[in-house]
Parts: sequence; C-alpha cells; structure tokens
Amino acid sequence: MLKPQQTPFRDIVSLDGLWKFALGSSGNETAAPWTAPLATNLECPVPASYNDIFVDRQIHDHVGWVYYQREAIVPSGWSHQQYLVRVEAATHHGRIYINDHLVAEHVGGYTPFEADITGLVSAGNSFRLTIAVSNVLTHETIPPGRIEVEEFTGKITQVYQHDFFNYAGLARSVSLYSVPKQHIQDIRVVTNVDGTTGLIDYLVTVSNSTTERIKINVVDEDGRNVIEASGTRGTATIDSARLWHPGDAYLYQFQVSIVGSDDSIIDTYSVATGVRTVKVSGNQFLINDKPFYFTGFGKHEDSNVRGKGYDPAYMVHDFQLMNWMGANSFRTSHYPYAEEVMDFADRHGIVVIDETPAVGLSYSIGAGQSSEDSQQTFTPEGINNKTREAHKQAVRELIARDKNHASVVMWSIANEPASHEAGAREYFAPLVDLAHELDSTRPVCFTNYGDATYELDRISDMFNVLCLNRYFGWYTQTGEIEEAEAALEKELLGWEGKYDKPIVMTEYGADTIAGLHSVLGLPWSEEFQVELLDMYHRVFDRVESVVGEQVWNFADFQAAVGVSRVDGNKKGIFTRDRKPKAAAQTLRNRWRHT
Ligand code: GCB
Repeated sequence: MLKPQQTPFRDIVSLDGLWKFALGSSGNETAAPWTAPLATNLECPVPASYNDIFVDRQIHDHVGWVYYQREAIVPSGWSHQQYLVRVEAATHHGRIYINDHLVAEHVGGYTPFEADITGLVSAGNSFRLTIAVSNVLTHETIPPGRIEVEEFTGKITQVYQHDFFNYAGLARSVSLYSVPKQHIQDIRVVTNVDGTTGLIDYLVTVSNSTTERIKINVVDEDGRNVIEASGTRGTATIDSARLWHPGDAYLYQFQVSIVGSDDSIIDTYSVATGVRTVKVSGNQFLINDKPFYFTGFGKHEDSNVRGKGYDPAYMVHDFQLMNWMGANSFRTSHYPYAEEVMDFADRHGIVVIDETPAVGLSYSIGAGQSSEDSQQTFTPEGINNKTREAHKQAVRELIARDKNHASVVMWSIANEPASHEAGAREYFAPLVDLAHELDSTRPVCFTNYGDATYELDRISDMFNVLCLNRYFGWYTQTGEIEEAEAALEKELLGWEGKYDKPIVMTEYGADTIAGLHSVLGLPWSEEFQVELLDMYHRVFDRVESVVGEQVWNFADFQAAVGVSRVDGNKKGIFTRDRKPKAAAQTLRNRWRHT
C-alpha cells in the first residue's frame, strides 16, 4: 500500500481539521453501524489523540468506541479516477463508513488502512464520512490488555502492561486521494553496493495485469536522470553512486511510470531511495561496511494536548534537538511512528530501529514496572496463538509500510516480552522467521527486559542483535551508582561471553524532575541522572560488543496514572515541552565528541 503522492496523475485532498466527535458504546461491544449525522456539539481536531482535548474526564477515560464525522467532496475532476479514503492510523481499531455503509475495518493502531469509495460516491458529489475508533485492548490485540469492571461503580477500565498512556483516536492524517484506474500498487527497492556501483533491485506491482510498459528512471538530487530501465522487476545500476550515510543522507528518486501503447504516461510514483547496506558481522553492526555506533534515544510520539497526534512542528523540533545533541539514531518505541517521521529520517540521515506495537507481552510487568503478579505470560488464556496471529499481522504491516526507508536499519519485533518464561521460544520462532522471510536484508531484534538475564532468556540466539533495556541504579540498586556499575558490567560481559553478537543498550535512564537538585546526587535529581548516565557510558566503553546507546527517553511522556507515575514518566532528557535537563549537556558532550 503506497502512501498517497501528488503527481500529474494522482491527487490528494487532506481531510485534516475539525471533525464532529461523540463517544459511542463502552467496553468491547460491537459498534452500532453508523447511519446518521452525529448529534453532538463537540469538535475534535484531526490529527490528535482525543483524550486530552476536552475538559471531560469521561472522554479522557473512555473505553470503547468513539465517532468522528465530517462531510467531504469528491472533486469533479476525478470522474475517470479511482479514489480512496486513507486513514494513517486509528488507534487501535477503526471503521470507515461512507454515508450509511461500512466500507473498511482495521485492527492495529499505528499502521494505515484505506477504503476504495469509487463505486459509492460519484465525482463531484459530497458524502458523510464517519470513522469509528475503539481503544479497547484484549489479549488478542497488539499491544495486549484487558478490560476490567469496577466493583462498586461498574465503570469499565482498560488495563494494560505498557508504560505509556493509551492515547486513542485519529492521531495521524486522514485523506481522500485519487489514482488512475490502472495504477502502480506497490514498489519495493532493495539497495546494494559493489565497489563504487550502487545497485537497486526493484519489484513493481500494478493494479491489473498490463501489457503497458513499466519505465524506471532514477534521478539524483540535482535532477539528473542517472538510469533508465524497464519492466516490473530488475536491477538498476548506478555508476559512482553516492551512498546514503548516517548523518550524510543522499536520496535518489526511484521513479516508476506506466506507459501506454501510445507512449503516454498513465501513472507515475516516486520512492526516495538511499543506496546503503546494513550487515551484522560478529559483534559489529555495519552500515556501508563500516562499524556503526548508535547514539540517541528511545522516543515516544507524545506531547501536551495532542497526545500522540502527529505535529510537524514537534517533529522538526525533536530532530533539531537530536542533531544538537549529536544523536545519530532513535528507536520507534513502542509502535510504528507516522510515516512523515520516517521520510524525515531518510532525508536527514538519522538511523532508525523500527518497532512493532508488541509491547507488554509480559504479565510480570504492570504498566511498565515489575509487579508481584507472577502469572505466566504464554498460556491459552494469556498471550496465545491468536495474539501471535495479531502480532504476525503487525510485523507484516510494519515491513510493508517501511521497507523502502533507508533510515530503517533494523526491525524490532517486540519490546520486553517475557523472554525468560516457558512458551517464549515457541511464540517467537515463527515471528522471527516471518520477519526474515518478508525482509532478508535487515537484522531483526527485540528489546530484552532486565529480568530476562543472559542466563534466563530463552530466545536471543534467534535474533541478529542483542538489544538490552537495563535500569541498574534505578529499579535495582536504586541510587547506588557503584553497585549498579558492577552489576551492569557483569550483565554485559555475561551477554558478550554467551553470544558473538553486537549489543545495543536500547534503554537506560532514571526518572528526573526538571529543576530538582541535590548536592548529594540523590535519585530524581538532575545531578543523579547525569551521574547515572556517566556510569553507564564508562561501562559501555569497557565492553567491546556494545555498539550503541539509546537513552530512555528523549522527553518526559504521559503514562497511565498510578502511584509511581506523577504526571507521566520523567526519564526524559527533555521535559515534555522539550526543555533540556542537565543531562542534555552530558550527552551532547559525549556524542558530539565521539
Ligand atoms: C521499560 C519499558 C518502557 C518504560 C521504561 C520505564 O523497560 O520498555 O516502556 O517506560 O522501562 O521507564 O520504566
């Protein structure tokens, strides 16, 4: 499914803006089919999560369906086109209704889906567009969760294992777009390098089998056509190719056209393509055959008022801040981010570890923290075969959407699953196979949880890179830097001794209240965060297999209310409104000088 693109043959009408908004049924009930104008005074911005927009606790806490509605018009010039409504994300379950008809449905809150409405609304006509969105998570969804009913009030609440607020709604763009009846459906490019020659293997899928020709042009950044080729599959060869390097992006436009029998162009689509290679060799992570060291963050799509709403101002500012710090990479913890973010990373040479929404596959973690609950995770009543089917779909949709991004160097198929519990291997083996089958060119990892030590973990041998999330000095050895240093080193050397694989520390950090100071360097102070990061860095520099450090987190972010989270998780190096804590300078000094 290609992202909408404006070309002489394709058009886009943005449906972003204010939509009518209303709450629907609570809980996991099936949404009533929507056949009427919404009777509501509420208007909700799209893109934005709806939770923090209104001054209404019921909306903030709602569990179940909500409705968004607006009128839209199919432009009259589209009468010979095919046209679709595209929803970039409906978190977590979306339904599209055109007037009274349900036309598309999708489960999975962070990947796009669309509905072809050509047969339903003629060009030049308006229609009522309703999108129903449910935020319910069950043990058969990714991420998983469960619904509870409060004993005295009967209130329905959503319980989940992940440590970020379950923001919901239409947090990314909605559009109406057109394509020619005969059109390019998908393009896949895989790049390789042979000496100074860049190779682009490509595969083009068109909407119906065609006798028309497929023409390929590869255009460089100066607009020069460097190659012409033809056919739906092949290899385009660029002599003296300029490579895409971290921090030094270079993108060719890989342009595909369908050419009619009279030589006229029927459709065209262009994929920004960075020529680069990614390999794991022993304990090294190689980009363009050179060892790469990841510096940067685990991030979140999160900001005040918008929740997870895509906002280009925050996006550009976040990239500016990362650049200011010398960060060369980030992980899309804990779900695929808006596609605009991936495009931006491609254009600016930022390296991405791209993650599925499989967070919380561990019943020993409650909302991100160890809980006493020792219920086993992988059981028929818990994370089971149906969960795995949903997880497979999440892997498929992530790779289908992001396969062409040069910035993406690795797939992370889960965050902190109970990889030390019985059943983990059986659960994960087919998922690892699937990821490799869908993309044999990128390494596959998962991020490992602290309790699943190198002695207890049951699955890491199946993955290419060891990604570790560790909180020595915070959740364990709290405030004891020396103790924590010894424990961290022992753990890292344990992994290094067991596997000949690169290690990326994908999470480490400490909750820190901006403005809280302590001459004693006590936990929660800015001084403690600095001291803790310095300690981790000393250890990383002593362990050869460590090929990267991504601090948790780029910025403070909202989490479920609980007794240990005060207005969210405070492990940010920046506050939620992107003001630096003292540790920003610590990281900047280290990353700008390595
Ligand atoms: C983790 C999780 C992350 C949490 C973090 C924390 O291990 O992967 O989602 O936010 O710990 O701060 O507890």
